[in-house]
Amino acid sequence: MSYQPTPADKFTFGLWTVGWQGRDPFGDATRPALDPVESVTRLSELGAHGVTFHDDDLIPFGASESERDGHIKRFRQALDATGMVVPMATTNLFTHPVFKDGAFTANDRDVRRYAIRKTMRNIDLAAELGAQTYVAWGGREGAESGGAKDVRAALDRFKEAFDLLADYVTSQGYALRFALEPKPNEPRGDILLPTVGHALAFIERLERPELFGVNPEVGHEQMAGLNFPHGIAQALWAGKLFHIDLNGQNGIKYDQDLRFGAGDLRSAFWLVDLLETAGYEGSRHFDFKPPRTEDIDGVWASAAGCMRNYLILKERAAAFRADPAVREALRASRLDELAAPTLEPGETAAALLADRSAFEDFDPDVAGRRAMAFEALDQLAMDHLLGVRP
Ligand code: XLS
Ligand code: MN
Ligand code: MN
Repeated sequence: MSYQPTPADKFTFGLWTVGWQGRDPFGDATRPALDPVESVTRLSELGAHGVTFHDDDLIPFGASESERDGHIKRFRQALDATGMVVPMATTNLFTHPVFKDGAFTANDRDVRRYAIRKTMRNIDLAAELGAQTYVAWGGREGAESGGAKDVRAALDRFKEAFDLLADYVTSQGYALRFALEPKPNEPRGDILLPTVGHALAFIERLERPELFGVNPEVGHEQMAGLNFPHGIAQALWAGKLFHIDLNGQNGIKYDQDLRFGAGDLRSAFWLVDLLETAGYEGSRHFDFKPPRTEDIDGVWASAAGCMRNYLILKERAAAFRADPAVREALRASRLDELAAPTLEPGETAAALLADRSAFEDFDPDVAGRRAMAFEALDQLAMDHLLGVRP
């Protein structure tokens, strides 16, 4: 197997990922700026399906109308020349100092109004370019200290903004849905909607919940010490996995944004297994940062590595599922039984109470001695992941 990606794999990259110049809190840029047109061309040559962008990745903040038109025109030409698509776009509501206390939940009302307008403007462009998903990462919606933010009021303002944006896309007739991206911290000390669970609960309070899902990022959940595939499974279960940000992270520390497959490889294996077996049809979007040690060749090597690792894991996960020994091990661990409803069709509480086998005649000591055989099952997964199963 060559692990050569094709557009059918639906791999997409943010312009800000390969375009990251390596500026961090302690050091200056280590790479020159990358022209979005070059990113589109190189990513297409590597086998990607499309690109995504923040408004300011494509059109520098403060550009005039005519400069803006010029940037969009060149970008469109690169898309047309390569066949690359733009399935998702988002807004930069975090770089300019105006957003230092947040955007939709900034304490200052005029900043909030400006943030909504900036977002509406880029939503128009996203729709024009054919995007189906609009991501909202609330990077600076949060605080460093307790008295600085009335979180309940901030959540009211957050809801207000999203309700308005949902009305806007509906009235414009755009085929766009929103994907909220959780993150626990960085750049704020604490960010609102810190995990997939918080975001899913928030969505149900919106006026048009059907237009909102989540865009979970591997490293963001792992920064909170959470099991990423479990979060993704719950999002899928709720019908809310609208998009996904794939990358790598080594445990609870700063947002590493390593290439996909770096960091927690076992978690990556279970994630690919889940996406590929659950019928997820969206983009496999990489939101990573080629480390600042890399030159431009290293950037493309890192991007290619994201896709290659996904395809390797996809192959390994499929081999795991197809292995007769695995099927037997899954039965020994009673996964088939978990799939069966606990109650008979139509069974009531009264019927359950009348079933002596469920309680009076049930022997918990015997059941407590049953082996679950999870270790043998997990070793088979490990053998497949490490490529040592014949
Ligand atoms: C930052 C986020 C950001 C979003 C898009 O940590 O991952 O890149 O994906 O604004
Ligand atoms: Mn990240
Ligand atoms: Mn992200």
